[in-house]
Formats: sequence, structure tokens, C-alpha cells
Amino acid sequence: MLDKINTAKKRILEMRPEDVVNLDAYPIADRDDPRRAALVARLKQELDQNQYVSLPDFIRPEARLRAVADAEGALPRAHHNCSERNCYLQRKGDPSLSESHPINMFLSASMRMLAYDRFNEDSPVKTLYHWAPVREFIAEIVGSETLYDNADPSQPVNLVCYKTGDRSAWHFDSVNAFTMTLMLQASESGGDFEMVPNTRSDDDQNYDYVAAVLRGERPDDTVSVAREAGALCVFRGCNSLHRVSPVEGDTMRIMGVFVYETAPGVVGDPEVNATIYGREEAVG
Ligand SMILES: O=C(O)CCC(=O)C(=O)O
Ligand SMILES: [Fe+2]
Repeated sequence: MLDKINTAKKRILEMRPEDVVNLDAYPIADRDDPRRAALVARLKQELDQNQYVSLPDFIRPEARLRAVADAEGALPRAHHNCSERNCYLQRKGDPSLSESHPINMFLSASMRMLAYDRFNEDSPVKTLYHWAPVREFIAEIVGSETLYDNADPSQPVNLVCYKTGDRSAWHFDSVNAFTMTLMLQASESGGDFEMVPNTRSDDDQNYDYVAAVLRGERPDDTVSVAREAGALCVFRGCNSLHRVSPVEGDTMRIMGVFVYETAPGVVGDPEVNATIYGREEAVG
């Protein structure tokens, strides 16, 4: 009975995908539209060249405001993820290496993580994520044959909230070949998404250069990606160090983070999930 009511409620409250995605600026639903083909070609080329691509005004204003309200309403259920990590996302160094080796350089990060199952079922960010035209559009940009939704209870879409002083430290993303984020609310200042494109490559760890970036010695190689509220960003974070600079001011930076997979049925490791999202019993 309750399930039926919830399903009916979701149907009434959920926005249509067409009202979430700004189809006027991004005509992604019609595969035969020549504007779609031109858009894909441009974004694909930009991603290859810069390692990131930004799509301003991807979400419509009303949908964005609803997603902001979803994050604010669920915030008491967020896990305050506060950690010391190296840029390889490890909490332990290697004592056989020197103290100045990047594996032994620890940086602190602080953010509030809302797992998929901790915020509204009918949130516009979930509607956007599960809509096939978005998934197919992104697959074409990143050059993947097919993408699938992640099947984990926590991982598919997260709302990551940064209050004043929160930040993420320089890191390489580990698992996925690309990452997709949507700026829902920008902070007054700080909270910049910074990236050093191609810091390493698949066959060269480039440790000396990585260490120099971590020590703050390569400001000229750092790109600050403009992120207005509503902008979608697709980036390759595996070989390009990136971070979010400390947030300043009272406006919370709220970021939607989306995980697509190249195979169906992918779920996360429960232990890893517990460190990122907190344990079920510890929150809520
Ligand atoms: O919040 C951001 O802009 C970047 C987040 C990030 O580094 C990631 O999701 O891998
Ligand atoms: Fe990242």
C-alpha cells in the first residue's frame, strides 16, 4: 500500500526530463537533429584537447532550484567526509620512499556527501541521470560504445555539499575514465574547480612534476574551470590532477556527481562506500 502511494507521489512530483534538461540549448533528444551532431563533434574535440568540457545552462533554472532544495533538505543525513589522503586517494604512504615523494604527501579534504539513497527519489538530478538521451549523448562525447547506469544503492548520483572552509585536495580519480558533475549552486567565492591537464600519462607517473604541483609550484599550468550554476562538466580526471579550492562565504557549493559505467550491474565495494558515505547506522 505504502509502495503504491510512494509510486503515485513520485509520478505526480517528478519533473519531466524535458523540463529538467535545457533542450533549447542542447537538442539532445532528437538523434536526427543536425545541431546535435555538431554539438557532439565540438564537445568531443574539446574534451580530447583540454581533458574537460563545460556545458553552461545544461539544467533549467526551476529544476536546478528543486535540486538545491533537495540537497538542503537532506543535509542532516549527509556524511561529513573529512580525510587526509595522498593524491592517489590512499590514506597510507610508503615508508620505503622519501618523505617528499607524492605517495607520502598528505592533503586534507572536507565535504558533505549525500549518497543516492539519502535524498528525494523524484529529484531532478535523478531524472536527468536516468534519461536515456543524456546517457547516450555523454557516451558519444566520451567515445564509449554504450554507457549504463551504476547499480549501487549509494553511488549513481551524489549531491556533494561544501560549506565554508570545505575543499577537496589535489587528486587523480581512480576508477572511471571520465567524471560528470553538475554545478547546482556556486559558492560566493572560492570553490574553484582547478585542473592540471595531463599531469601524468598511462605509462609515466611523472612523480617529480606531480610533487611540484602538490607543493604549489605550478600555478601557470593550473586551469580554473569556469563553473556557473547550471553548468555540466565532463572531465578526464584519471591522469589530470584536480581539486576544489576552499569555499568561502555563507552560500554552500552544491555539486551533483554522476557515475556511468561501461558494463551493466556495477556496484561498489561496501567497505569503500562506508568510508565515503558513512555507515547506515551512523547517520540519519
Ligand atoms: O566538485 C568538483 O568540481 C569536482 C569533484 C571531483 O573531483 C570528482 O567528482 O572527482
Ligand atoms: Fe575527482
